Amino acid sequence: MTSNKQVLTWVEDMKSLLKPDKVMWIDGSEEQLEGLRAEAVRTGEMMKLNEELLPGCYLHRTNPNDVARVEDRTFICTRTQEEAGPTNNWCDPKEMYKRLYDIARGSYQGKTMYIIPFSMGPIGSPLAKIGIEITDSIYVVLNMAIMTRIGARVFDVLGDSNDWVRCLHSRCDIDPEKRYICQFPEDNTIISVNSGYGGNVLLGKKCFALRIASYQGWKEGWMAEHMLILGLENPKGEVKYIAAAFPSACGKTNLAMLIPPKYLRDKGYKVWTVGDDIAWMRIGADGRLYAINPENGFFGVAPGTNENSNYNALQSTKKNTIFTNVALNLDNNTVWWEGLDKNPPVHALDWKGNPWDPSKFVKSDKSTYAAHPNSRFTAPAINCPCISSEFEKGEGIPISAIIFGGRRAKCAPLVYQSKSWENGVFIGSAMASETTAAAAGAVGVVRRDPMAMLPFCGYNMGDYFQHWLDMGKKLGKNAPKIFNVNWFRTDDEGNFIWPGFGDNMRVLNWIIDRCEGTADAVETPIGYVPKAEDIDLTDLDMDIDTLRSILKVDRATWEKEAAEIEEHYKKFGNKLPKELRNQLEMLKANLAK
Ligand code: OXD
Ligand code: MN
Repeated sequence: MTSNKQVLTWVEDMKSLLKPDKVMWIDGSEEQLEGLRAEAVRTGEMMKLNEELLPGCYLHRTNPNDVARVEDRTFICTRTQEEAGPTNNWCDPKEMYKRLYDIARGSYQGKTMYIIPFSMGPIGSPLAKIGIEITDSIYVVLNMAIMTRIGARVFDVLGDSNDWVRCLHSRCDIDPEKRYICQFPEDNTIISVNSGYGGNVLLGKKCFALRIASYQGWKEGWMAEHMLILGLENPKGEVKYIAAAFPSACGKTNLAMLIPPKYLRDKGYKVWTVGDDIAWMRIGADGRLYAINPENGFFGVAPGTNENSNYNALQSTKKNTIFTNVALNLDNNTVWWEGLDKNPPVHALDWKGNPWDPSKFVKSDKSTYAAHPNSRFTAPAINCPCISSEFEKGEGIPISAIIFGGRRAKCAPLVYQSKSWENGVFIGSAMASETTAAAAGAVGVVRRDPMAMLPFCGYNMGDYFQHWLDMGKKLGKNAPKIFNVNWFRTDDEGNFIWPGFGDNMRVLNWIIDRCEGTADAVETPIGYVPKAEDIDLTDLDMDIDTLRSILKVDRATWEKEAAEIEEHYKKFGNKLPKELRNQLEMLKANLAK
């Protein structure tokens, strides 16, 4: 399939190490993929679901010890620990290669080695990058076929180039004690052993498109970010694009696929999805920042996804989708998860494959759930009813606004605009979210997650902040405007005040108006906040005073926040850019005025 010498040498090296019985190059043809689906059904690796109700859909269950990303076993193996920085696990590359090769040696005996050439981004796009994943799992091949662009076409674009990422995955024994997800940014290499869970084994996603790509972006002058991308169309048919970063459990996929409230739909407003998780952004010939979604599908969290919370995501899962760790409805061979609807199946198997009794369900006890809380759907992007017509556009789409956000019960207002790019980088670097009752551990604990990249930045986060500042300098007046949103302010009883979901469009409209220079704002110590009357409340059961309450910037709360940011900054030592230290000093001074 290729005569690229580096590729062939690496494949031969991997063959000698792993000792597969057979080797299969994935050409991307439907015929080959169909053969693999049949093989996976034969071995029990996947189950075919109801062809009439869910055509082309399959169910897969992972080992119960292997259901999520494992941050404590994820390493950035740069030559020095300083390059990996204070927020990453680090190991010397030589030592880690040895450990991983010792674990993987001979692990493909009796198995087939699948070689998947893939492109992150439309094949041939100037913003795209190529990877090759070697795996012993058909589930991985079929998921990669949804999440990325795969097959022989990729080699045509690669030619003899050595600009590709080596991705090795071996399930080994799914032994959690020997599970490692390792990135070697200086070698364009990823190695993942002893896992079969998506986030750890679909190596194009977090490992390549964020950890390795963030490092590449730093070296090459572009950005790989944990951001959704959406297009907002106004009644004149003009579309403006927004990229937004939120920590997990803040509704990124929901925002990416938002349906505007009826009164705005009636006027002709629309939202188009470009991506729900990752954005790669480069400065274009006209000096503006252009973004692509490097992925080709959605690896979304199933629980909570329903007709109301995210109609478009649910529609995306109706065909050619792989479900992982959801419940199986035995009456009609379809799938179910908590929050899908109010009709739990009467005869079902839970995510582990055990009979499930809906009458034993207790909300506070996850062991009674039918679907694992982190169960997933892998759905092709083209299934999404609101997929952007620009989705395949290789040169990307121009970004007007960047949004940061988190879950803050009392602190951040509904929305505010940064005073400058530098101030926006400061806001992103201090980004935080509070833990909810849905997660284990104490409720309301603030976790700092700069730019939502804490688990995904492939190098020293101090350098990463500097890279953001440098990009702003290059962009100059063309820099997107930076905003912060918080959909999660609560009242004294702990109820959310803002309705969220589709109504977030009201806030996005203000953001776009600010970018266009057509909306006013009030200057506060933290940035520009909307005038309450500029957020449209039509058809909403909310009075303007309630809106004012969630736009309020409380000085005492923010003084405490500034002290916490100071503490957070300490871990970056002398890598913290002086501009960010100045920003913190300016915030403190503004609050003292
Ligand atoms: C994801 C994540 O799966 O951010 O997208 O954890
Ligand atoms: Mn993500």
